[in-house]
Amino acid sequence: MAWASQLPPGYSIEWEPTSPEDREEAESQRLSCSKQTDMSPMKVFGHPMLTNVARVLFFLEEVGAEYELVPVDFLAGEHKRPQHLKLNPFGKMPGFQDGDLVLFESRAISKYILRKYGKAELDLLRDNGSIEESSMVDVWTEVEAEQYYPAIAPVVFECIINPFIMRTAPTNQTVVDASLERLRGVLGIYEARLEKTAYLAGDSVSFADLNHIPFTFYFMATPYASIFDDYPKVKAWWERLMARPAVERTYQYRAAFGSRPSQWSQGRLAPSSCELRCDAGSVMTRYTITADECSGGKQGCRKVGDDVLSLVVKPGADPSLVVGLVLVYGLMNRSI
Ligand SMILES: N[C@@H](CCC(=O)N[C@@H](CS)C(=O)NCC(=O)O)C(=O)O
Repeated sequence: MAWASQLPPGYSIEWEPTSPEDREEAESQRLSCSKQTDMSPMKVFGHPMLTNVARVLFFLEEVGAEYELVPVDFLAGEHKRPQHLKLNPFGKMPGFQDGDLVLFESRAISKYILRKYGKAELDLLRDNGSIEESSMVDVWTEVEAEQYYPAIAPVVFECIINPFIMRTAPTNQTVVDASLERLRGVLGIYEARLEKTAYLAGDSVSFADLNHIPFTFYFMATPYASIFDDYPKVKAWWERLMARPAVERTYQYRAAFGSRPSQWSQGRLAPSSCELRCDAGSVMTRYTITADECSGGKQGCRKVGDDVLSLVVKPGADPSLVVGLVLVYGLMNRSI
């Protein structure tokens, strides 16, 4: 694959194979990325590109549990249909099932996963610690949901999710500016906190810290990522979180999932045929994505042209985001 050699060092993704050789290689990668087994007790319903779904996957990866990711075709509105509403009555993703137990709300699901499958040495909720320690985790978990998320999420929605993933609306700069101001206020408080302790709830990582990953991950690919440079303790904290192996596993899995065949690619832009070109010499790294349009499955693919989409990504932004966006275009039932 020509483009594969142009991916940033250490990163690889699966693609929808078109030649027998490619197919063999993709198959072996899929096996190594997939966490599905027939014995898998837990099912997560959604798509890993979605932040709240990624949150649950991330904690599953942290504890090393077996799980199955069941696709929900959100672009076709599957999450609003009766079958999904049985899992999540609000018509949101993720849905979650473990045997007879059905849960929704990604933070609550994640706590369940940690309580049921977490190991003593990974006591992210401090359930084995003192009540003071576990309360501190509760405090900063609430802070993430009540202060951090409402400040950072609109920037992510306006800069990435609405224009690129859902393609519902262009960026509303007024919303972005107001949210950035709010975010600066929150980050100032985090900076003061992280001057005292290495992590939010104390000197070791907790559930509260890790809950920041899904939205911050996307934020770091917006033009405003450099805001974090003004908060060195926060920045160092973020870098420590990103270095966790579960982060890489989650986003690699996301990439692998994105290239699943048949129901996802039929009649759509196939992720297989996305191409990344990286002009690393410039201040910004520009990825140009091209795609083939497939109508009716793999037959009759036709090229729709170069420069279908250009993303400008700051050096240092996690390349899996870029790859993830490419793959999402493979799931879009829309023309570009
Ligand atoms: N608080 C919920 C939020 C769930 C949520 O908003 N999920 C998004 C995907 S990340 C969704 O389903 N969006 C589709 C919609 O609202 O129709 C959680 O944490 O699970």
